Amino acid sequence: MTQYNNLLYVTGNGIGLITLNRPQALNALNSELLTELNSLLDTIAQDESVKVVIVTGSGDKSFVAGADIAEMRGLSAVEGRNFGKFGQSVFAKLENLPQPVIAAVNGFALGGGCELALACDIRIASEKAKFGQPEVGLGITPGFGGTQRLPRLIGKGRAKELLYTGDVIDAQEAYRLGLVNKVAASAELLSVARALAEKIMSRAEVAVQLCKAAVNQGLEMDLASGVAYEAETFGLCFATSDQTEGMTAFIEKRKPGFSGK
Ligand code: CO8
Repeated sequence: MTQYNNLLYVTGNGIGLITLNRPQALNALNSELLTELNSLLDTIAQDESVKVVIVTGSGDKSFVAGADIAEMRGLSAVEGRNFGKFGQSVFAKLENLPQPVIAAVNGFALGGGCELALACDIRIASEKAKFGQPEVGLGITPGFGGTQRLPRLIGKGRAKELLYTGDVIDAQEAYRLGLVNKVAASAELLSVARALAEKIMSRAEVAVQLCKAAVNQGLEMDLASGVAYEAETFGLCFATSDQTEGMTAFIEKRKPGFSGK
């Protein structure tokens, strides 16, 4: 197993658990961490034993406190654009992993940390989590997709308020805005995320992955193209044994035993 300087990665029971691990900087994203994450995502995309990915931060204070301000401070305009583009490409890879990805947000999710959570499929917040896009207070815009994914998730008006003010909100407010799917007690965050992962893993794997692709691709299309794409994913399911098993189990009034094939 590859060793990383800024990440911990463990697998077991179908779950790949990524822990962002730069506690000295509240897990802020520097180039080395992003490069390691990029490489780990390539590994996970090829690993059929990993059915669901969970992303969290080390320690009990921070998920990710943003991109690394010390590293960014002296960037030229071109370097800033290149750093932004690299981070965006890593987050796009995360967003488009075949497996579902759950963010278990254990503390500060600010700037690039909030953007990282936004690139995951589902967000669960600990009651101690804090969210925000404070970039305008640093003289910059978000650079890792925040101006795009935040309005798509919570709506234009709410996103603009957070983006223009840089306000930091707590987990309950994030839940109220639809930024997170649920809030868990801090001590239970990972077990709640694992329980959700297990529920997803009990369903037909190919169908789950095709749902992800259909939502992600469809939201980039007009409705007619999106439903046409969905018709193709729907049809593809009939090439799987899990479709036969799922429907046969229903007719036979028993629980399905899916194989993932
Ligand atoms: N970058 C680098 N170091 C950081 C960061 C960060 N984002 N956040 C915290 N740290 C470091 C601190 O400097 C400190 O280091 P040291 O102990 O050496 O002084 C250590 O982590 C602990 O932090 P604090 O002492 O500040 O801890 P507090 O509990 O007092 O405060 C906060 C916690 C509120 C989270 C505070 O650290 C903070 O405000 N951090 C910055 C949050 C922020 O503004 N994030 C957004 C950054 S910009 C961004 O993410 C843009 C993304 C797109 C980039 C595109 C590039 C082109």
